Amino acid sequence: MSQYGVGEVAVPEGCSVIAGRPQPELDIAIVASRFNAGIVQRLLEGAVAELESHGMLRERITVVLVPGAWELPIACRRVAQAGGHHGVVALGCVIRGETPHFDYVCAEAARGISEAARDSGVPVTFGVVTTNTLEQAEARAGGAHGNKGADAAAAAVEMAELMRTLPRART
Ligand code: INI
Repeated sequence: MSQYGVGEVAVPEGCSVIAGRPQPELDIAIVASRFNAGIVQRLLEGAVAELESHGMLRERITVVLVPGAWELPIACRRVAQAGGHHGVVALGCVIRGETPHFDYVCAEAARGISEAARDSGVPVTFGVVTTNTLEQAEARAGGAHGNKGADAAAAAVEMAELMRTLPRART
């Protein structure tokens, strides 16, 4: 396993901690793009398996399909704002080609996905693999570098649990 990834951080003694508590009844949406479908299929399977490992039933998991990573933000935003889900997982795969197209698609996907979370207040996690080659994408879709779909699903669960615990903004 890579040294880069989520680990444990010890909170120094005496500090207060706000942590999410396991929530048995979470509803999570996965918005997945069909471009580079072979990779996204593995990200999706990794994400669903991760959610199931947290005790989630498939009936509480909704999958929304969009054409490409460019379209992830608008769908994530709509799903998040609709209010029926505690977290949204965005899955996609952008592989660098010969033109600057890659940079536009990546930048817009990243910016739009973060905005969907910020504007809705619902966690929207980033399971979009952005690589220079297909081999690098395969390594991150259940290969040597883990499964970024599973990682994004784990982050969505953790954030959904945390958001239920964090104090609400004063209005
Ligand atoms: N979409 C992707 O998800 N990954 C890519 O690698 C990609 N490339 O390379 O072109 C891609 N393009 C399609 C884009 O996301 C939109 O679907 C399309 O431009 C229509 O709006």
